[in-house]
Amino acid sequence: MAYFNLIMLVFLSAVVSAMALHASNSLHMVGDDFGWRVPASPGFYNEWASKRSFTVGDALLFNFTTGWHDVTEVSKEGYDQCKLGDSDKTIKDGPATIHLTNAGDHYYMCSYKGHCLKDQKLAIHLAPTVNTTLRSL
Ligand SMILES: [Cu+2]
Repeated sequence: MAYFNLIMLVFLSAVVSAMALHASNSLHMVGDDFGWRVPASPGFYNEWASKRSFTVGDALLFNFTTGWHDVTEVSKEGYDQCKLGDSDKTIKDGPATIHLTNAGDHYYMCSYKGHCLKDQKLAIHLAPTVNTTLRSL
């Protein structure tokens, strides 16, 4: 029985290693070719996000013209109310790459007047990496 367990352990390690090797970090171009601007239809960015999966180590690329838009990571409340918090840091230079490091929910919005209210905002769920998942088992 111990021998069987050992075989399973070796097998499992091999599977996990293979998964880790394949879990290459992705750069997600927010909104694809449309970029980061006021969408023509509400819910555009969340629809975009719903078709993708985001993992720690990935990055978001917000493609916008400096002076026309910006991007800020905000709290859930900030996202819901389209309001920046006092300590929120706005990235004013586009295109902007944001590296995703903490698993959980993340919220982004444009701080130009009225843009967030017209749904230039994005919510994503960031999954932990395979290795992080195993460590927590
Ligand atoms: Cu904007």
